[in-house]
Amino acid sequence: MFSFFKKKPPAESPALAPAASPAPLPAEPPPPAKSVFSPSSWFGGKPSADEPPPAPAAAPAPPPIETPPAEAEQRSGWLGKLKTGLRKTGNSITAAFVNAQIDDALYEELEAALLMADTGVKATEHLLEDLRRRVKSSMATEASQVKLLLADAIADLLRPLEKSLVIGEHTPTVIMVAGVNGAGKTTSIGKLTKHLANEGASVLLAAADTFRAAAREQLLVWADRNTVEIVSQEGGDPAAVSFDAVNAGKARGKDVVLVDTAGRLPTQLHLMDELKKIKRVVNRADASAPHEVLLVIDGNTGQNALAQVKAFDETLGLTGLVITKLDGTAKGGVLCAIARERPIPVYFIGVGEKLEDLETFKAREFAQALMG
Ligand SMILES: Nc1nc2c(ncn2[C@@H]2O[C@H](COP(=O)(O)OP(=O)(O)O)[C@@H](O)[C@H]2O)c(=O)[nH]1
Ligand SMILES: [Mg+2]
Repeated sequence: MFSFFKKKPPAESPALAPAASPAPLPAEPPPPAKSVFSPSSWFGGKPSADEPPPAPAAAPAPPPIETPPAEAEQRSGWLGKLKTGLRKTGNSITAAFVNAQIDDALYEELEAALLMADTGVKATEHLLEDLRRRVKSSMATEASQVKLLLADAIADLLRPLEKSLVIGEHTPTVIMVAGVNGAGKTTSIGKLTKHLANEGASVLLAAADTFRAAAREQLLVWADRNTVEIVSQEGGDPAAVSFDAVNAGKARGKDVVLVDTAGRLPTQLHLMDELKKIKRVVNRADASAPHEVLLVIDGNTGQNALAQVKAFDETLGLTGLVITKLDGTAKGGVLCAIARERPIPVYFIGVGEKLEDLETFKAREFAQALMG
């Protein structure tokens, strides 16, 4: 179920881009290596669709290629990692079903297990009600059947969070990344940048976390120096850096501008005011930007993650989430709470510190991992 899309068709290269190809290409498929995201692509192109059809609708493109086995293996390896991560928390959702009857005691145990997994009161109530309905209509008689029904209920609850990040609708696509200190913003941006660059997208990074001197170096470590450029200014004004980066991204015809922001400020200035200012200034550089405002959340923050989502969403109007560190002691259930109370799409989840440890979010997989 990988989505793979064309980036913007070459014919649409805006006049702005100074380095546009000398002669416009005829309406024939562009060379796959450069212009088409690979089948494993995490990134949607336009037009966006919830469950993208395998064949691109509008522009001519090479036929979809089957996902190579290696890709599938990699993905299942990642899934195992997530399962192990979630299991470390002594996840007792599965334990509730062992030698169990379908009775009130089972539902009570499930309630406790879901709450323990950070699912929160509202989502837990919703899931149990939904589960009772499913058990009734399926006339299940075994606890093992109930387990499958709960996995279905969780997958259905999480499904609205599944969405592809769309690249190519704007040049550049400006993505602002926010989150509290240590959430994994810079790491996630690095991973994302590398993958975008691998797929032929040109990326410009705005090191708008000017507070941390190491931020620029941290970004550079991840970035491929040949395909990625960075706009930074040690100790400078984050909004000014962002403004410059978006303008540079436009002038240089970049596909993506990623704005890395601070989670803590050296001054008394309120973080939210600072972020609002960055957003405003980015919008001044490009009236349609930012096209995405992502919040990065440490998966270990439990119910506080929901509070963060609400607070940042109210200030910035979030378009997507990245949940990191699901390989550690995170309990995962907080995604259910988010789905129930503030359903903002989860574009990516982080399951480790390595480059490949960032993946797209799939509700069904996650539900299975959560159930152990
Ligand atoms: N285990 C694990 N560690 C992560 C993950 N993402 C980020 N980190 C680590 O979290 C720490 C803070 O990350 P950083 O990107 O600097 O956070 P920032 O302050 O939000 O930019 C670093 O040590 C990262 O290596 C993840 O998915 N899993
Ligand atoms: Mg950072």
